[in-house]
Amino acid sequence: QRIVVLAGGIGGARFLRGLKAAAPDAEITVIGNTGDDIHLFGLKVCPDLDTVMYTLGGGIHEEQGWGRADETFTVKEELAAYGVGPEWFGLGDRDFATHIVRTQMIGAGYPLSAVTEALCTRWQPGVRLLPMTDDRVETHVVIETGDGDRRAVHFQEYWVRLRASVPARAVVPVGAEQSKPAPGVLDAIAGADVILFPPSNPVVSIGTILAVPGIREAVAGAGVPVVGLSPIVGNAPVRGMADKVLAAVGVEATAAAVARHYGQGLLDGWLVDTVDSAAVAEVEEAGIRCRAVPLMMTDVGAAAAMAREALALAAEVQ
Ligand code: GDP
Ligand code: FO1
Ligand code: CA
Repeated sequence: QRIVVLAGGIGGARFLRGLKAAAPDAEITVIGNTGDDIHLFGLKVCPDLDTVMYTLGGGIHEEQGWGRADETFTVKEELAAYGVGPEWFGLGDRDFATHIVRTQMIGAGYPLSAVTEALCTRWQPGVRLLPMTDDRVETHVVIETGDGDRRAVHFQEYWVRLRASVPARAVVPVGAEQSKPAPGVLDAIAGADVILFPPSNPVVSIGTILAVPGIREAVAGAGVPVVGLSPIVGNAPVRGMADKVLAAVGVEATAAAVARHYGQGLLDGWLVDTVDSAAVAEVEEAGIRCRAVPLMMTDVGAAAAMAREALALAAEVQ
């Protein structure tokens, strides 16, 4: 079975760990979000690709959900001693090595897709990890400043520095319109038996991937079941700022509203948490098959059970 998964960081990575356990013989291709990518200290940092790679490869900081286990911050401290920032972004020493290798290879002319494959030679994530594009796409968030003015900041500045505490008015995947899917992305979608949307952020993770011209069309036109899992449980994100960025694009933070936002043209099936079972009827009225099952990824077993439910729903809508 060939499974394609559109993934952000933590929500995508933890689901993928469950999917691998639930479908050990499946050939899994992950299309990763690169809109969170940021250039710092001359280095290219790809938070979502790295979160997937480290989580599936056994190098993740488990509690934090991003970055490396057993991390130290000597380089960051030394940079700060030179007055070189930003200090608000926590790059660890082990993580720095990844960004150095990546930036070096990009400087030598390799596209991000080839670099990601090379990094995965070490981590052996057990999936084929593709960036959504080799082109530069950067998610910016239009925030409202105190005096009522608006300005755009990088998504990482909005989330990590400002902790999403200022009103977000718009989300812009800068560069997306001119970008092309990375090599292998459209072929993987066209060759898939099932396409899954893990409980990743619908705006700044999956929304950004779908904003690469050709990807949304390929998913909608693949002619195979497309099943998603809600990242919203009990009218709130399990973690992160999905409620804030959903508001910025005019979508309510409910499991049903997210399904309607993707739409019947894209989604065939949708899983909501059991606490949201009242949403099932509303989603089905929108023409999307829906089930309520436990959606909290408390451990790999729970994530695997979610993956089995998603594959079962896919078989049903086939
Ligand atoms: P990010 O790039 O690290 O923000 O990760 P993703 O975009 O892949 O996923 C973020 C989303 O995962 C958030 O909106 C969370 O609500 C959701 N999420 C995290 N843990 C869980 C969980 O255990 N269950 C569900 N249903 N959603 C989760
Ligand atoms: N998230 C934070 O909240 N604070 C950080 O200092 C931070 C550093 C960081 C470094 C590397 C990396 O791959 C991820 C990092 N993250 C950090 C997580 C990440 O920026 C965001 O959680 C995601 O991009 C949200 O989608
Ligand atoms: Ca992300």
